[in-house]
Amino acid sequence: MTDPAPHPLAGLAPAPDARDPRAPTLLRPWTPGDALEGRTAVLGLPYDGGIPSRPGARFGPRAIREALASFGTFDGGHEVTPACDLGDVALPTMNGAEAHRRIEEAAARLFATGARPVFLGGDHGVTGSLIRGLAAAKPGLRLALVTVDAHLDVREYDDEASLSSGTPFRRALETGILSGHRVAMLGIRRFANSRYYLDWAREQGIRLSTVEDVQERGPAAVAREALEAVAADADAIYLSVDIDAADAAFAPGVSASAAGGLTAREMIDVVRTVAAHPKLLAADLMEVSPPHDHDARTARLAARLLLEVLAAR
Ligand SMILES: [Mn+2]
Repeated sequence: MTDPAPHPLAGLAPAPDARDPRAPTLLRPWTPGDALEGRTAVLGLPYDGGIPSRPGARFGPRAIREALASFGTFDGGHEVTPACDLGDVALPTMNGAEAHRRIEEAAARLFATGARPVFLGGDHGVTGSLIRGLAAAKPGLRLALVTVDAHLDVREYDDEASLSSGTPFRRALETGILSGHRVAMLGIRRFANSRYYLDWAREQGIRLSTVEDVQERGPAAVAREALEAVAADADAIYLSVDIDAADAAFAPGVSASAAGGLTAREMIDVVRTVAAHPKLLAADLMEVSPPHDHDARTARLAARLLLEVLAAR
């Protein structure tokens, strides 16, 4: 036996520094035998069929995973525990009803394993179907919902084919597991929501915190107050983050980019505070749209928020 020939470029390939592991190593592909009970499981939802203004968010999950390469695995106090990456759900772009059906089934199966999922999107509209899947897996659950979003996303819709990025929380509120008094929305923006829908949200008992509230009282304080209000009467919390809650300066790569939103720092503090709550069951990070994200800063902000969720566990 002769020794195998060395790689022709041995010594010239990029060599990762084992003393500084990169965050992509925190997403470990699922392998047979992996039990998910109690574990964080990441699932991508590459769909944007319900975003009326400009498509592109179907590439969000891939961009968030890639953006993890900009970060390390140490949060300053602890090494982050790796999560199981289940990859993406296969979703048809041209058949919204079927995409939502598949997403609901994926969520139901995942929640039934006892996993604690983090979903990456994609069209925010699918959050309604994710929560429907949760309700199918755990029908007796009393769920609290915290959203970080410029918009209420409680638009009326006609049928499954008319679900959009504006409808997720209307649909979530139709499940038996959620009720308006266990919903808090943070980062609500002026001139981004109509009087009709603001009145409707308040009538449901939804607690609304504006960008100005976050600015005046501070992101961690506003998030803590919201948690106190909605989580006491709940078994579990779902955190839904629309990256468009961030100002266009920090998140240009969204379908509805606009000035007047939260800073990246405020987004991080809000998400970190909610993620640290012991009842947090699931989270999603939605609406990253890479074709509009010229220097990947939106994907990097979403990746940082993903790391904050992982670090809190
Ligand atoms: Mn939204």
